[in-house]
Amino acid sequence: MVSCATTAENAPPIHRKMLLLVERFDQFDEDGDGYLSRMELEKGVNSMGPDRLTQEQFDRAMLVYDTNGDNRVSRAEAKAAAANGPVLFEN
Ligand SMILES: [Ca+2]
Ligand SMILES: [Ca+2]
Repeated sequence: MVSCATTAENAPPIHRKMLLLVERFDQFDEDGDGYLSRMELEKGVNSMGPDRLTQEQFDRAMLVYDTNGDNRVSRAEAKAAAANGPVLFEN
């Protein structure tokens, strides 16, 4: 049987980056307010590698990760998204 579980290995690139982002949450939370703003998110994700994400992908990431819609990603939201993200990113 093929498992329907999605691992980090076959997750979309943006989700792999988001997993790393959760691990380094404090590093990317530059102003230390405990939230990643869209700007901090963009900076963090784009600092991880040469393949930068489009604004459209960030729009989508914010929709997925910012579950309470306050335009910033809390640690809890980031962790929840790390667990559920690959499913949410499927079309
Ligand atoms: Ca912050
Ligand atoms: Ca939020």
